Amino acid sequence: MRTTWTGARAVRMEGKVASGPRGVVGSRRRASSFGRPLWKSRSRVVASAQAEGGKAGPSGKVVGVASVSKSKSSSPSPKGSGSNPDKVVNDPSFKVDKEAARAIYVDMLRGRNFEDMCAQMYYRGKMFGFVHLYNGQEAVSTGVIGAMRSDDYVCSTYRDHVHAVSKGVPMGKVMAELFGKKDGICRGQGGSMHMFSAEHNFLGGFAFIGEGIPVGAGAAFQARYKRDVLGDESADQVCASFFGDGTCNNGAFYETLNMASLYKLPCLFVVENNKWAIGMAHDRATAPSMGDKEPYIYKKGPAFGMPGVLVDGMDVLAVRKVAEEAIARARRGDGPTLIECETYRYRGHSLADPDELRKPEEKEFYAKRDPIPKFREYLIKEGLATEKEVKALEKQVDDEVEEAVEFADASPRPGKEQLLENVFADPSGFGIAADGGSQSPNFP
Ligand SMILES: Cc1ncc(C[n+]2csc(CCOP(=O)(O)OP(=O)(O)O)c2C)c(N)n1
Ligand SMILES: [Mg+2]
Repeated sequence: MRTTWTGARAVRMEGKVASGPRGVVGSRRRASSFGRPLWKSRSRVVASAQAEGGKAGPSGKVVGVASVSKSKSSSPSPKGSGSNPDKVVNDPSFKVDKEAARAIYVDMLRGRNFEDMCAQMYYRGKMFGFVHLYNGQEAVSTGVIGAMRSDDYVCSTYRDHVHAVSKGVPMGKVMAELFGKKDGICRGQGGSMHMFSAEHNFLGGFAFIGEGIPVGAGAAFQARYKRDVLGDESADQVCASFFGDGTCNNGAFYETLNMASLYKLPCLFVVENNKWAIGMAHDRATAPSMGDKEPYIYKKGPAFGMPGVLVDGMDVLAVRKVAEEAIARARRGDGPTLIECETYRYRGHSLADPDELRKPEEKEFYAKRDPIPKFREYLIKEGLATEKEVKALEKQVDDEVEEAVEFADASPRPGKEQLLENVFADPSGFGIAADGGSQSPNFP
């Protein structure tokens, strides 16, 4: 099979140059409170967030659930890059064990290398339609999804390949979906923006911005309903919905924050603030809160009665820590958290975007904060892996990505009979044969 991909590894080197920065290269049953005043008063919510290390703002509103760094960034940062003192950065006392640390590195590397390979395959004509890559944002997906259980739910956006991979969807199935092949995770019928896997509780993949936010709340609602109303103690799953800064100016965001807070749904609203919505800069499109010069999204959480946290989204451990706290909060029935991750995408909006609007200095600033080499260094410095072990992990991921392409390439194209699947309950009623052909004598 490998011969099919002769040169894929070699060509990937082109990707390295073209891709910009690249890393190395228990449930508790609660009384039902649906549609009723919540069992905790607002002041108790503030108190509980404070007990978790958060802090209340001047008006008593919660602005963070995790420890907050007071140190300002020493490096000059582009406008909106967040030297906000509320920002959670990595707390050196937060540690993960060896196994978790290696899993974090592997997951981020899978994300980066998978996307680099996608770019290559796209330009080789192996996939079609819009393809949005996640390079640069890996610490967000890995930091949040790595802290979740496999039976928790995730809702993504059109930039969804890496979320799917972090959630456990095999890379071969994601690549095959991108190739439009039968063994794709949606049998080749979804494509780049519509990854979905019921088996992995991965609920999409949405082309319209903001679609995943209410869908995520729905998944959280059903878990809560099963536990609190139907008495299923095992239904303590949480749901993380990921979405961008631009999406936060969409009505679905506000409507869902309201409902999720009202029903104390076990949701994590994870904003991937990469500063841009296609070619629209975040600070040109979003109104700042009173008293602020820059628009911060996390400050919208307290307006809906939930904690809002701003975290360095280029620091996987900082994200992981915040995610762990928000997941614990959601799982024990204390409701949603809004997490704003400051991050950056290293490629254009999509592979069709020439990416001419963003300034080189801005790109440079975030290139220096690449989460992958930073975490590699941390692994070695902290004695979590040796250089040799890290190289072995890198080789393992390289091989996995290679195999994903081989798998996708070997998979057949969907048959004609698949065309009408999930479209009509009974195609024959529409004069359509089971194989997708026509039953009409007028259209043989
Ligand atoms: C409802 C809707 N309106 C407009 C669009 C067009 N659109 C596609 S991506 C995008 C920008 C989204 O930016 P952001 O939320 O910051 O996500 P990012 O691409 O930066 O990850 C827009 C407006 C869309 N897909 N759906
Ligand atoms: Mg954005």
